[in-house]
Amino acid sequence: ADLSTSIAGVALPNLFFNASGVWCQHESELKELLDSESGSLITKSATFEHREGNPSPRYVPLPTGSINSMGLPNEGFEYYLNYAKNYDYTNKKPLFVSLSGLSLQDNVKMVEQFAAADLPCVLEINFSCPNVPGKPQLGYDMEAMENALKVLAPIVKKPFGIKLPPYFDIAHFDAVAAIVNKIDNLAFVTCVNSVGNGLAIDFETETAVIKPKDGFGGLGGAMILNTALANVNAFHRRLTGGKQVIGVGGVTSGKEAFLHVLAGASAVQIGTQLKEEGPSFFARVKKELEEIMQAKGYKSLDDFRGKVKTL
Ligand code: FMN
Repeated sequence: ADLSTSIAGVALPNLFFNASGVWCQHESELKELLDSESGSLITKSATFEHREGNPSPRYVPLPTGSINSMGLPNEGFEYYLNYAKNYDYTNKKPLFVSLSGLSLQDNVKMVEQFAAADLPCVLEINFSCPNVPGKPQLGYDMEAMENALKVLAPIVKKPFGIKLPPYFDIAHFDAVAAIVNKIDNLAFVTCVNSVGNGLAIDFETETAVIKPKDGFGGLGGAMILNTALANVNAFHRRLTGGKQVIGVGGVTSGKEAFLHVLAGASAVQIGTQLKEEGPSFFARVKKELEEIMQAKGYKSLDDFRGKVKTL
């Protein structure tokens, strides 16, 4: 079976890569992704300055996924800009770079420097991140989101993508898709970021399992699969002009990856399961998806992408 795909006009030998934030903060981790069977790789969401992030424990695996409140620990955007400058683009794996400015001004400054460097990497700007204190994250503030896109898109110039939080209301799918469809060089949306502000409590000790934010944190892994599939499919149905969806959320095996593509995903990222299993996960998930495609008689992703049936 052929697992190849392309995102924003860039070819990937297979559809799988890491979700930003997992296995990608340091060069040593990115090297392990390069050495794995992933089809691509994306760097940790960068802020303008280096950040230590929140106090630990800040990530805890749960029986059906994970909870985290990392607080965006990262090396600062120059580290990732340098990584992108030194990246070997003759490598078969294209490079994605995630940016997560804490303000529009920070995003503008970072995007300007990437544009000036004129690199073949693809930007995924994280719209599911803190914006103005006291206001919802960018992805939940339609006006701020549209304004940010109108400012950033002409600076990026090239095709780029945004990482979106999950939505839970049809009116929100409609509103966000309408904004995305207005921006010509916005080539893809990545759905979904963590399901925000869950709370995991240990039954025995009666204590929250992570330390930051009184235990509140983003949920990932198996428990968010159906929310992720709904978001992938909602945007797949609404986006126009060849805009694509990258699916992320709840992939633990080839089966969930298959469902993401059926819902409309053009590529699939993995967070929690990669963190738990390590980069050898990519060989497993590839093999499992190939076996599923073979059993169902599908030769390429195009054969079933977006073809979920409804009753
Ligand atoms: N998403 C981002 O866009 N930027 C990040 O820096 C980021 N950091 C994360 C760190 C951890 C430890 C985890 C578990 C997730 C992080 N995420 C981040 C969200 C993931 O990229 C992904 O959207 C989410 O975990 C859902 O995928 P999953 O179900 O495969 O875990």
